[in-house]
Amino acid sequence: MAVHVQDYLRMHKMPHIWCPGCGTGIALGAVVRAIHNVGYSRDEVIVITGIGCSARTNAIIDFNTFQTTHGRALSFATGFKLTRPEMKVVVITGDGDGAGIGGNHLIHTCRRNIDITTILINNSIYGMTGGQYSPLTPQGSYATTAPYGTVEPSFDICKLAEGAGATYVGRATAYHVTLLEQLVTKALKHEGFSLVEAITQCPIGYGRRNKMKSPTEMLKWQKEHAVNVKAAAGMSPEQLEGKFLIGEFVNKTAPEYTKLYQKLIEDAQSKGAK
Ligand SMILES: Cc1ncc(C[n+]2csc(CCOP(=O)(O)OP(=O)(O)O)c2C)c(N)n1
Ligand code: SF4
Repeated sequence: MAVHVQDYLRMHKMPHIWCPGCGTGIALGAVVRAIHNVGYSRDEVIVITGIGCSARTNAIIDFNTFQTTHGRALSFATGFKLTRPEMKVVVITGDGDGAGIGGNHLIHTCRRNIDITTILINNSIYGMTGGQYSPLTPQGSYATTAPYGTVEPSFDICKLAEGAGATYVGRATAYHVTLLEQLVTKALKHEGFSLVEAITQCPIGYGRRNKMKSPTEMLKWQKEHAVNVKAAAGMSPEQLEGKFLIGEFVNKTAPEYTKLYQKLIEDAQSKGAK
């Protein structure tokens, strides 16, 4: 049965703060539909965020919610999950929040393989604070902090997560929203640390400085530059030049942190520890 996203939102908090054409709401819609697909009740889920436009999803999504400090959502989420392992912990973060100030926390949360589902909304920029470049801003892009273009290469956050030990990793875009919903659904069902990168459009902070003035142009860019990882397997490096991959990159099993921790406690207690 079709889901009414509004049923999972705090409609009394409307209007939301996002600019017209912002992609954050598209990503939020996919997350809500994915939670609905898995069938979690409101009480079983906690959504934890840091600070940023992406983090403001927290104000309107109607689950248990907890807005923390900038970049620290995964640290709070780790503590929460260890205390209430029976709950589904979802973190929604931004490219600045999750890969910049919170990058260190992301690496170690991947390494621990703790059962947290993270949706990293990558709009290529610090949206909330007016358009500073982030570690995921494409090299050569213009930003308030890079008026002549950024010289820094950007991270591939999915590869970073995979290298750090995440056991479920995927990427989709606001344009490929059906894929995004599918990946988040699988990530929620996965036991262990899962990361789904959602590439979204920020027409105000990124687009208008980078020759994509309208949200439509930005969605068209996503459509034209994304290649599904399955299709990419049959393509040459020349054909993939300037493109980025979407789809499921990692789906594997490994011991989960809260279970290992619980076993450690039980073993220690059986040996007399108090
Ligand atoms: C410790 C700390 N440093 C800086 C800030 C200011 N700040 C708030 S949001 C933000 C950037 C958010 O960027 P991103 O995570 O990409 O989210 P977006 O707004 O683009 O969704 C910054 C630097 C803060 N709130 N706290
Ligand atoms: S600044 Fe960008 S990310 Fe923030 S609400 Fe506006 S369009 Fe969305």
